[in-house]
Amino acid sequence: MNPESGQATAVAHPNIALVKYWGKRDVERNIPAVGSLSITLDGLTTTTTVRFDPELEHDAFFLGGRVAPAMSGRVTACLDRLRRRAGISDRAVVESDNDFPTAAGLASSASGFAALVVAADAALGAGLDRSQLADLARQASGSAARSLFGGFVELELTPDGPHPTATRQLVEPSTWPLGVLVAVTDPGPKAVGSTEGMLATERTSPYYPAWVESSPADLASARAAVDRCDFEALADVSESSCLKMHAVMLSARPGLIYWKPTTVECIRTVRELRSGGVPVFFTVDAGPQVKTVCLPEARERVGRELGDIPGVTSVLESGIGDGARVIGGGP
Ligand code: 2P0
Repeated sequence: MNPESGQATAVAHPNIALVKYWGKRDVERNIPAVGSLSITLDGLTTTTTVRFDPELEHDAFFLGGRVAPAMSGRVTACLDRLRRRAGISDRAVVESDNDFPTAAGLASSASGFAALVVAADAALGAGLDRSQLADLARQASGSAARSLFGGFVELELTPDGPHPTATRQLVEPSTWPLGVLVAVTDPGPKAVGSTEGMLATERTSPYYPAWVESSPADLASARAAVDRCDFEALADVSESSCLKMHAVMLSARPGLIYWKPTTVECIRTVRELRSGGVPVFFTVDAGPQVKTVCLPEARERVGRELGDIPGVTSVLESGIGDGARVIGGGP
């Protein structure tokens, strides 16, 4: 336990997968069916304070200043895994704030669980290393492991390793400072959560095995593109992985449709821009927002074009950022 206070604060940023994770090899242990490759953002932030208190009977979880019962089970399960490792049983108060819409396909669970494990580890003085923290975050939410690291990040399946997955930074944020513009088309929470959507897809889509089989080749292409800072190659594999994931979602029964008409309009605009020579590509997660990635010189133009599309309620700007880190309290 942190000798002074048992308290620490951490920040983490959402990440955007360019090669997507969709589906689970093991639901109980939350092991993804496929690896994934992402960029960590710097423009959107989750800030989480964890305070362990021997007087408490239960954990208490507040999101944006309010009790958040829908997430508290997953928060307690995550803290329980950390408490077991640290050999303590104290309960905790967890206060978390997002400076962006929650549960709307902007990866708030990724930044949320990454900030939680880093803050809780520091509050306890448990001293877990990055890969142990990433593994804890992954058990809470698959995409959260990637937010432990900054820049370009890969989560790899490692069935023969000490953990079933290994997450690592491929390239530092400053090595390839791409711009990210997120066209928000609907800030409300999504109708079908990712976990539920993945399980339905696995159970019912006839295309699911092809999705899983084709993922390693996409990962290899994306890794090579990142290694060479080859924008065109990264654009090609990222859009393909995104559309393939949505194709497999659409082919579930009932089909999962996360897009709004404005989502499609944004995709069409990005494609037109790129075919006109503007270096930008799109990706869409389990929600209707469109994330675009561009070379720095295209940032202003892309922001303007997205902002002009009817139905786009705001355009969030970001660069590529750092991994989760402690900002107060803790050792
Ligand atoms: C991703 N998504 O790779 C993919 C693309 C959404 C679409 O990871 O069940 O919230 O908690 O492990 O991490 C969202 O899934 O799912 C996600 P769980 P998570 O970013």
